[in-house]
Parts: sequence; C-alpha cells; structure tokens
Amino acid sequence: MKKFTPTLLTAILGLSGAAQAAPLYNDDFSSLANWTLLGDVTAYSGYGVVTTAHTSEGDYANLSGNNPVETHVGPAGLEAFVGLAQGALDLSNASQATEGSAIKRSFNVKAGDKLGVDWLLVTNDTGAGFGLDYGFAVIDGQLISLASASSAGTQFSPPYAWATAPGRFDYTFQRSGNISVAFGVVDVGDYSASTAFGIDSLSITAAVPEPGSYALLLVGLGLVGALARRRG
Ligand SMILES: [Ca+2]
Ligand SMILES: [Ca+2]
Ligand SMILES: [Ca+2]
Repeated sequence: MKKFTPTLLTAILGLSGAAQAAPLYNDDFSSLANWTLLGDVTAYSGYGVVTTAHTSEGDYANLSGNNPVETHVGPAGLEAFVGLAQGALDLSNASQATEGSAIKRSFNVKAGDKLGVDWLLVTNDTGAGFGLDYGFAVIDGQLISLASASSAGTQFSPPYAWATAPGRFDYTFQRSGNISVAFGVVDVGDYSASTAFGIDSLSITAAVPEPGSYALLLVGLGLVGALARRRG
C-alpha cells in the first residue's frame, strides 16, 4: 500500500489550510490614503487618530491643523459624513454631541466576514461634569460606541492626561456588499476638554467556509484515499 508521502501530506494540509484564508484587508495606519477624512485626522504614532481638538481654542492637541466639524449641521456635519441621522450621536437631549472628527471608507465583503480593529482613547475630558466624550464606529449605518472618556483611568502623557485600557473591537458583517465603515470621536456637552481616539491593526478575514466547501474537501480526501488503495 502506498504510504502518505510528504508531498501528499502537504497537498492535504494545503487543502485544509485553504479553509483559513489570509486576511482580505489589513491596515496598519501608517498612512490614511485609503480613507476619506473629516476634521482633525492624521496618521500619528502608528495609529489613525481622530480628535475633538479645535485650533481656535488654542488647543495644542490638534494634530492636523484642520478643525473638528460640527455634529448637527445637515449634509456638512459629522453625522451626515458617517451616515447617521441628525442627532444620532447625542447621548441625550441634555448631553448633545457638539463637534468631532471621523474617517470612513468601504469594504467589499460577504456576510459572515469578520472585522477586527485595535483602539485607544486618550482624553482631558475627565472630572466633574465631564467624561462624556466617546469614540465610535459606524458600520453599514449602525452606530457602535467603542470607548468613553469616563473609562479613561490611566495617566497619559501631554497633551492628554488620561487613557483608557487598549481595546479590540470585533464585528461580523451581516450582509454581503460594499459596506461603509467609519471611525470617529465626539465632544459631548461642550466643545472643550479634548479627546483623541486612535485606531490600529484593522483586519478583515473571510467567513469560515460554507458547508459546501467542507463537502468538497471531504470528496477530495476521499479521492486521495481511493487512489492510495488502488495503488496499494
Ligand atoms: Ca499601526
Ligand atoms: Ca469634550
Ligand atoms: Ca473641541
């Protein structure tokens, strides 16, 4: 009987390895060339960074020289840019989002594909009456709050006083198509006490193979077995 040669093993392992496809997209945010930008946005310190820091406030946390954008000003506003209805970024009537920045692009994906991205929020928006600023994602029109200034409890270096623990956001696409993905940050309740939201290491990986693919794999293995027996 023919033995399983290294070549044959490699072929079989290669087949099963194909079930774990390489990422469809990777982004290390060394550049923002693939994104559309609004407000104070820059690639900084290995992250894609959006901030609420306004130059006219003498805020030295502004990184790009471009100012954050008003949240609720119709088509030119931040909410419209990320594909949300006016008022959607408010936490409540009493805690309205005022200004912020965002990046967006679209990805051609299939339902079940998975997105992952690292994030870190750094802020001066702490203390009594503050702590409301937040970083968010908007995927296919759905707002997902990722990080709040209220959870920034680790001392950070100037110009920001506090940082959250680093986080990773995982998302499974609900439908196939060219799906819009945005990341942003907003001032809430006031325009002051800036917050910066950094994202990094974005990847999109294919859904696990459909049952049909496994069936094909089993048929393939069955053929290999039959060949081995015939030649035995
Ligand atoms: Ca990076
Ligand atoms: Ca603020
Ligand atoms: Ca501001």
